[in-house]
Amino acid sequence: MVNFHVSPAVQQAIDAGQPVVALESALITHGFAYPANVDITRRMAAAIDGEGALPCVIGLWRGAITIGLSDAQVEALATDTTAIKVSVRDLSLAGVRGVHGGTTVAATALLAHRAGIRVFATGGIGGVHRGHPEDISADLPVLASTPLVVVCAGAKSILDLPRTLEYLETWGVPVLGWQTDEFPAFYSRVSGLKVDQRVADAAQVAEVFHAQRALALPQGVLVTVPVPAADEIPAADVEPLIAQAVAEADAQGVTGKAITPFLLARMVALSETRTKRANESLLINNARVAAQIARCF
Ligand code: PSU
Ligand code: MN
Repeated sequence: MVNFHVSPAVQQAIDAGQPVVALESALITHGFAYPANVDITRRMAAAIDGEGALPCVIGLWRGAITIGLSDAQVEALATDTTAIKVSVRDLSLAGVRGVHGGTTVAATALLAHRAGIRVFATGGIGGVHRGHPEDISADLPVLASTPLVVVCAGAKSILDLPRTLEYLETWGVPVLGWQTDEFPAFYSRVSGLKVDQRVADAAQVAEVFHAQRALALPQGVLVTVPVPAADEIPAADVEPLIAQAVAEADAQGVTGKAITPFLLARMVALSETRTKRANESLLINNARVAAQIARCF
């Protein structure tokens, strides 16, 4: 028995065709520490609200899939150190475990689509891991099989970015650049890699999404938005930290679902406040862009 709960406010907005933007909760349980995790979620929600859309945090509450976690539930997840990281594989196990869980991009996108939400804002997507091409985040196959718009700042170069883009190409996911030709690398606005199509505004994203639906394609659309220039960290500054974090993960034999949270935590520890500022800035910016796109539907 799967418990799938949609909050009344979210259900009403979906039924009325009002703009809704999904937010993930792995960011809350495994991305940021308390209280920064609650703070950033509130600020993303406020940015979405400010654009006239309804924010909808998705996660697991005592094993129940919850579309539209309340502020109190977000706070509880944010302080629960036993909350699990929930990707697609974990969804069917969660009810049995009955625990709180933070959903990854993969699980959030899947659940948002099931609930009838078409736009989802996050920071960085998972991908193919550096030095471990066999380790591919479930975020990628979900993007290839779930028709919704995912707004992100590209992917951190803790990942193998060329292989990540190759995967998306093979599986037919269009990668759009928000007012840019470059695939952004999370902290940095540039990566040396190109997107498939530059878009000028939300209307062009909606046009691509509608064309995909008209063609009955199974994929979603990945919209990549560069971090705001004022908060960008040049690749040359982050690269040594990433190299060190990846080397530490290899040396300690960190694998499976633990590796991404390990690398994220090491990046924060190694870089102090600069990466946190960039991370927060791009998340709020992505939330705003996602709300503009949702309003176009
Ligand atoms: N990358 C980031 N920040 C994150 C994540 C990835 O820069 O918070 C999180 C997201 O929830 C993403 C997940 O969906 O990690 C990917 O984990 P894995 O590589 O185990 O699929
Ligand atoms: Mn993995």
